[in-house]
Amino acid sequence: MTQAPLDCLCQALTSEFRRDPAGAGAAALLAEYARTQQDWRDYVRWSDERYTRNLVHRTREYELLLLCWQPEQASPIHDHAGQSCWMAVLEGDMEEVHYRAPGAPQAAEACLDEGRSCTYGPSQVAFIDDRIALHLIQPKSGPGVTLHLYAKPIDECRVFEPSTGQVTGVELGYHSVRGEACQTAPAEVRATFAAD
Ligand code: CSS
Ligand code: FE2
Repeated sequence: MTQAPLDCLCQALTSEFRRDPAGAGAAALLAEYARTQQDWRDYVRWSDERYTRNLVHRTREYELLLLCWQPEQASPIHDHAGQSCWMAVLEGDMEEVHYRAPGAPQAAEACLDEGRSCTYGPSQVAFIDDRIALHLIQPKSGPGVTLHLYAKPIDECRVFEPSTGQVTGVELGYHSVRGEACQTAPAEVRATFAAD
């Protein structure tokens, strides 16, 4: 049986992070997949409550997720727990707004400076880590679907409330895992993935 393109991508990412833990070739792999493949559609799930996080694959080195955004469903302003984050747009246009917490970035309160905003269309790949900025992601007009690669996996991140300056740690969960709706707690899901 031939392998699904998304499985081929995961295999290529596993090799890439073995070759280079910084994943220098990851953006090109994501862009090529986004430009040429459609099997991600099997993983699409929508919620009226918030954008959905759908786990495609997870290893010790990385995590690949499909995120589905309805109009008006923005992410909070957040960090990436010291990890690298790549976002490839599969459908729609996505806006990214950068923020900086000047002064003490580990403090429980932080006032934020808004930085540049940028819009990414289908097959474009954005990259961010905590040295670059905090950010907010939202669909620009209409819904959007994005593929997110985190290296290493991100189980918790910090969320920044711009009006009060409050900083909160949040655990990141999954709406589905390999296309199946997810009833189990994130920690149990993590344990089911082999560390390949
Ligand atoms: N970090 C957010 C999406 S924007 S990169 C998340 O994983 O939910
Ligand atoms: Fe993010």
